[in-house]
Amino acid sequence: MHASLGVAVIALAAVALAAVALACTSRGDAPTQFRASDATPAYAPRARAVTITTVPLLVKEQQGVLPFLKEDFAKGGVLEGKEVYAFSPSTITVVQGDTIHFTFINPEDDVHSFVLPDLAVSLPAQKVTTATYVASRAGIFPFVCAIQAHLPMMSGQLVVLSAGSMRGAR
Ligand SMILES: [Cu+2]
Repeated sequence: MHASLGVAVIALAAVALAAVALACTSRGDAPTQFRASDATPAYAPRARAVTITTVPLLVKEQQGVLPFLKEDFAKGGVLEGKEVYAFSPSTITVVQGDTIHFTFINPEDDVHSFVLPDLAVSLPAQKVTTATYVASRAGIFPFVCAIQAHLPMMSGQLVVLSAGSMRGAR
């Protein structure tokens, strides 16, 4: 390489490096991503109304309509001693700090229950039952009906998002 050309290349590289350094410095002086985050309001906990209905999916009363269920409910059948019910809906999503106002509708002639790790509500037949629950911890919490014949099928989950993950969200 010619000596003067080499000097020119080195000078150009120095100018480029200086430009990069300048760009980095100006970005470093203005941490815009932190400022934007700080300006975003924190999540404000709210009250949420949730209605859950207990519904029959495959129950003994349906044997007349669906003859194959006789075999399922019989001794040795896949549903021996069980009935399949569901909570509708079976997944509830709220945010840490929210207050849930539950309304449970049990239109059936069977008793059910709604049991979270720290809440147990009995759901009498053909009654509407209400309960209030504060979702104080983030996480995924299973809930079940505690009637043995309805387990493990009659279940769901309460998803509690962390308040921090909701910064700026609605
Ligand atoms: Cu049940």
